Amino acid sequence: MAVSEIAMGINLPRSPYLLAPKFKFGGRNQFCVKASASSSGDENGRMVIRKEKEGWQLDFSGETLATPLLDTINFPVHMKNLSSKDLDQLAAELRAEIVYAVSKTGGHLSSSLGVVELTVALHHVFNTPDDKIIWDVGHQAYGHKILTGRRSKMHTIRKTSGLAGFPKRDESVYDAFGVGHSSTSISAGLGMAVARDLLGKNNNVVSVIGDGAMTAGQAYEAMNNAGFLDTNLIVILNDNRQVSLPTATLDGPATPVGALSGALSKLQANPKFRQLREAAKSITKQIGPQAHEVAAKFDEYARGMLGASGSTFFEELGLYYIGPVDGHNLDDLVTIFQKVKEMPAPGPVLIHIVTEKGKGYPPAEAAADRMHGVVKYDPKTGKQNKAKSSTLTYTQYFAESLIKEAETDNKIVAIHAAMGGGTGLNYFQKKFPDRCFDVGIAEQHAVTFAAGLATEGLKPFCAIYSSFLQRGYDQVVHDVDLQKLPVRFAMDRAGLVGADGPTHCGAFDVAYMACLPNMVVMAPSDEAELMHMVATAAAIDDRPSCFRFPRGNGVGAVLPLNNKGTPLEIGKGRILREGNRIAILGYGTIVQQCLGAAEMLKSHNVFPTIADARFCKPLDADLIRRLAKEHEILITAEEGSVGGFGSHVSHFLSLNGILDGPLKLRSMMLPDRYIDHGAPQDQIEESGLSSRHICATVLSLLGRPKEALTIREAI
Ligand SMILES: Cc1ncc(C[n+]2csc(CCOP(=O)(O)OP(=O)(O)O)c2C)c(N)n1
Repeated sequence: MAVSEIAMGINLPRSPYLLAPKFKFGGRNQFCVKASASSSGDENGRMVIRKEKEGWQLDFSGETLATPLLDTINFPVHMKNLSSKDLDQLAAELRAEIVYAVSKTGGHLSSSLGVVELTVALHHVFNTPDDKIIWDVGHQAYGHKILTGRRSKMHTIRKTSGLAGFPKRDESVYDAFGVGHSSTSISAGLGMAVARDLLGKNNNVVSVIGDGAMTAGQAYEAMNNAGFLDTNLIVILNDNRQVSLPTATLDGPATPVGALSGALSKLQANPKFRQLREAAKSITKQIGPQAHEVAAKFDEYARGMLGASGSTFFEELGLYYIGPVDGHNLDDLVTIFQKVKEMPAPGPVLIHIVTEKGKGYPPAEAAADRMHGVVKYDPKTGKQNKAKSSTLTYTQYFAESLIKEAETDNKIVAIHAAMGGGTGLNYFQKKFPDRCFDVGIAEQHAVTFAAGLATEGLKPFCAIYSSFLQRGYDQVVHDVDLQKLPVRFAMDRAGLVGADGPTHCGAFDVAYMACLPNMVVMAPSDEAELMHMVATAAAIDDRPSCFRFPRGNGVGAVLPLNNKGTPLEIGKGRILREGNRIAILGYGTIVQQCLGAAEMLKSHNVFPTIADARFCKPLDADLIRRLAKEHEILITAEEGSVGGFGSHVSHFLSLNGILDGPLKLRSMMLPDRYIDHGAPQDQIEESGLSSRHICATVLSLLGRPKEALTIREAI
C-alpha cells in the first residue's frame, strides 16, 4: 500500500493534493520492494510482472498485477534515486496500474499509456512542483496523477466529487496549468518561463504537446514568440502519428492532417539522421560531458542533412531541435532531459519524441481507435461494457439528417476540427469523402475556411462542440456574421457534459451566438426537432445560422420520414401543452424537463402551459406576448449561461412594457459558476435545472412554499 500523505504528516489544505511534500532525498531504499523476476504471484496473490529479454512483460490475464515498486512511490520525490533498471520496472508497473484503474472507471486510456516512459522520465529528472510540467489537453496525464499523490483516488476519476479527468490547478500543486482544450501548453509554459525570469527564479518549464495539438495555430504563435523571447523553455513534441481523434473516419484513424506530420515522418524515416543522432548520444554517454563538443559537431552535421524538413522548421522559429527520440526508451529520455536541464542557457528547446498510442496494452494496440476514450472494460480482453440504449445519440441523429440533406443538395459540405467521431461527421465522410473536411485541431481556421466556402455558393455545415467553438469566436463574428455569410454551425455537447467537466461544458453558446446581429439561433427540444433544424439551416442561405444539441441519447421522439427534416418557419416556437396561470417556455432539450415538471405538478393540481421556443433569435414575439398576456407567471428554462435565452426574453418583455404589469417572470439557467465533472444527473441537480427544481419554482411562485420546500428537500 502506498504511504499516504496523511500518515506522512502533511498539512491538508482544501484539496489534499495541493501541497507538495518536503522530504529529504535518499530515503527511498527503505520503501523499495523488488518485483520477483519469476514467480507468478505475490503474497497477496497478485500476478507479478516479469522482466524478459525484450523488457518487462505485462500479463493482463489476472484480476490485477502486483506493483511493488510503484507501491513505494507516492510523490515524485520518491523516484529520484531510482536506477535505470528501477525506472524501467516503475514504468511497467505504472502502465499496469493505468490499465487496471481505467478498466474500472472508463476515461482516456491510450494517450496515457503512450506517455508512461515520458511521465516517469520527467518526474525522475525534473523537480516538480518547482519545475513545471504542462500537459497539453491533459487527457494523457493519468500516469502523472498517479505519481503525484493521487493514486489512491484514481477510482474516483471523472466521477462526481472525484478527481478530474484533466490536470486542474485546484486539485494539485503538481498540475501547473488547467487544461482540457488543446494547444495551450506552449503559451502557458512560455508565460511561466518569462515570469520565472522576471522573478529571478531558476526552475525549469516543460510543455508536453501532442502532434495533434501541434496542428493548432496557437501552438505556432507560441513557438514564434518563444523563439523571439529566447527564454529557457522545454517543449516536448509527442509524435504518435494520430493527429485527429482516432475515430475520425469509420474505417479507423485518418491519415494525419496537415503538412507538419509529413515533415515529421520524413525526419523519422531518414536513417542517416537517426544513426548520427545515436552516435552523438552514445559518445556523450561514454565519455561524459567533455564529449559535448564532439556530439555537437555530429548534431550540427545531422541537422544540416535535413534540409527543408522538420527540424529546420522548428529552428527557423527559433527553437533548438532535438530528435527524433524513441519515446519508450527511458534511458534515452532521461539522458536527454538531464543534458538539457544541465545546459546553462539553452533557450527554447524542442524535443521530438516518437511514441505509440496505447503502448503495452495489446487490446489498445490492436484497436483501430487505440481505445482513446473508453467506458469500463474487462482488462483481460479490453472488451468495453457499452450501455445499450433504444435511441441513438443526438450526434448520430444530426449526422443522419445531414446526410439526408446532402443526398439531395450537392452544395452541402461539412467541416470539423479533428473530431470526426465526436461530431458524427465520420458517417458523412464515409458517404461523401470529397465533401467532408477534417482541418485538424484548428477551430479558428475551420470557421474562416467555412466562410470561404460559403462565399463561393457552397453550403458549409461547421460541426464544432459548443465549448471548442469559443476558440473560433472572432472568426464567427468577423468572418461569418459581419459578412452575413451562410455558414451553419452545428454545436454539439451543448449544456452540461458529465465526466469531461467544465472545460467541455457548452454553457456559453446561446449568449455568444444570440448577441450577433445576423445569426439565426435555434435549439431542438428532441431528436426529431434536431432533424428539422438541420433542414432549416440547410434552407437558410442568406445569413448564418446555428443550432445546439446536447451530449447523450435522444428521447425516442417520432422521427421524420426517412430521417429527412422539414424546414421550420424561422422565429416560430410552439405550444406543447395548454394550461393556465403558469407558462413555462423552454429552449432546447430542457423542454423535456419542463414536461416532466408539468407531470409532477398534476398531483398539486397545477396545470402549466408548456412551450418550446425553438428559436432564441429571432424570438417568437407573438408567442411570448401571448404567454405573458394569458398567464400570471412566465418561467423561461435553458441549459446555458446567464445572457442567453432568458436574457433575450426579459429584454424583449421590458422593451415592450410587458414587465410594467402584474406578470411574474423568472429565468432558470445554469448558475453563474462552473459545474464540476460528474454524473450528468448530479450536474443537473447541482445546477437546479431538474424537473423537480422547475416544479418547486412553480409552486413557490404560486405562493405555496411548503409544497415547494417538500420537493426541494427531496432533491
Ligand atoms: C480546442 C480543442 N479542440 C478539440 C479537442 C478534442 N481533442 C482532444 S484530444 C484530441 C487529439 C489530440 O491529439 P494529440 O495532441 O496528438 O494527443 P494524443 O491523443 O494523440 O495523445 C482532440 C482533437 C480539444 N481537446 N480541444
